[in-house]
Amino acid sequence: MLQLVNKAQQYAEKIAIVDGSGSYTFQQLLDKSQEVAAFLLQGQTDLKQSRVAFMVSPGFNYTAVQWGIWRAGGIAVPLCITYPFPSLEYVIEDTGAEFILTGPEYGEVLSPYKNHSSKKLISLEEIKATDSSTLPAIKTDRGAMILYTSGTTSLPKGVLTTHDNIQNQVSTLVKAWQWSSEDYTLGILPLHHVHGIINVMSCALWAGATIEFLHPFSASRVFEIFEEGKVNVFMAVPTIYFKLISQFESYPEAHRKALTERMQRFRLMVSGSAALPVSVMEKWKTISGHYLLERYGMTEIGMAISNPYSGERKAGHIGQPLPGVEVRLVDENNQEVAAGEPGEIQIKGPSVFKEYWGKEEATAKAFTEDGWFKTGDIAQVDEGYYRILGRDSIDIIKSGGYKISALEIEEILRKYPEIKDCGVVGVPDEEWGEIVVAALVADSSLDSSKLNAWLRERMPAYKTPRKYIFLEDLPRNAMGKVTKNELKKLF
Ligand code: MCA
Ligand code: AMP
Repeated sequence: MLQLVNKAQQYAEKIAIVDGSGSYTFQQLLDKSQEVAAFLLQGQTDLKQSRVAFMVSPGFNYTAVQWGIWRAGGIAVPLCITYPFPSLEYVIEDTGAEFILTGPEYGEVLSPYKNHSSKKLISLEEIKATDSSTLPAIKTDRGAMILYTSGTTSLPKGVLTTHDNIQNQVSTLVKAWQWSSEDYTLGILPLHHVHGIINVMSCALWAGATIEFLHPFSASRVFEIFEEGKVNVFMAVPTIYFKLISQFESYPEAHRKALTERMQRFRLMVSGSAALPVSVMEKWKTISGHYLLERYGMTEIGMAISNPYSGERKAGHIGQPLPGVEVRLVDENNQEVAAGEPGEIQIKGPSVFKEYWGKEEATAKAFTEDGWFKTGDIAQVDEGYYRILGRDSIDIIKSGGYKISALEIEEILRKYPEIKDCGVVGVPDEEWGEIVVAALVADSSLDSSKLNAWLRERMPAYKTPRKYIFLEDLPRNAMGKVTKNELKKLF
């Protein structure tokens, strides 16, 4: 993403980032990222795509570290800041990261990597200005970032994108949604996923706009920042819009009126990462004056389909293919379906990722022989607008905008001594889209609060089941396979 770094020079004296510690110009971002790069290089000329994992809170330091890794020739591996150690360890080991950079607040959780034989754990405080070394020239077809995504396998997969892929993802959105250096956006989304990293942070910085980070998310703080009058572009997942609506409704009328007037002046409000319920879209229109622009994307492809910036935005629909993105709908034999018929969304284009890190077979399986990426999402086209109908796998759950694998949770649950068998599914929920629930075949002595505490040491809160039922056996078909549709009905 070196084009992002080059572009920053045009806006040197402008404010790029605002966070809890202050405001920072693009020049400061260039200087700090140069320091990080020089520190990582330690006299070498190029990190040569070595993986650098980093656990840093959203803000100036996060961006400086990410750009520093890129400028030194490394592959950036952002770690989720709410992961417990086993989930972090999985990502660090799977990528074979050589460096682990950490904000001081995460030193403790990463402490098992202190004095490690082959990995260097570096606290941000150790990075000091060194004599600036010459930074390498980097070919844009090299790997830039690995983000983890859950899928139909029990272990998450690392999605490797190149600088070219990311540059395409960002430049397409900047153009389609008309980002400019006059814009000011609020960063509230986690920075280990495409939505927060690409659509919000990188698009803003590419255009010379300002991003203010708010961390952790708080609906009342979002509205306080809106009231300050600087934000004009806002992007979030449906769960966040749901939470903002309920916060808004708790305010007295005069406050609501003032907020509505403020939001009407925004240039753009976007929703994505999960289906936007029509009820949320309509309520948001009443309180903000905005028809949310809903779009569709995936970690492997960036954004692919979007409602128009200018023109009709259709509730319940994800819009039309973005420029440069080829989209087709196919049946089980990879044959295009007739107009208006449902089919799997398949994608081609320069934004599509390079490979699943270290998983050649999974990469090969994800593409058709003629190079189309198989999303697993089922859609149909109504009057030119795509509409998502569901997924081809019941084992993928979307909760709060996060993609969660039922198989991954089951595998961990089965390790709990009192659990003999289990089945995890997602059930519809107004606020979260879906919530994770689990059916357990277990000893009667099982205490679910103890189980929850045990799980929290092994997975982040957003993956933990919210409800349990206890069964003698799981519903199965004649072949003995668990019938998840039947299981869902039991909730
Ligand atoms: C947290 N809680 C939940 C869930 N998550 N309950 C049910 N289901 C969940 N999924 C509970 C917690 O256990 C806690 O309860 C309480 O909610 C508050 O938890 P906390 O973590 O503080 O939640 P939050 O900060 O309010 O988080 C909600 C959130 C967050 C801000 C909506 O989930 C979020 O940032 N989602 C965005 C994810 C995202 O960026 N996805 C993009 C993926 P208790 O205290 O009782 O334990 S990229 C992508 O999908 C593609 C490319 C795309 O198209 O964008
Ligand atoms: P992730 O793997 O976390 O990048 O999540 C990508 C998945 O999120 C897609 O495959 C879709 O299932 C889902 N998704 C993203 N945007 C939308 C949307 N606007 N409507 C419905 N589902 C969406």
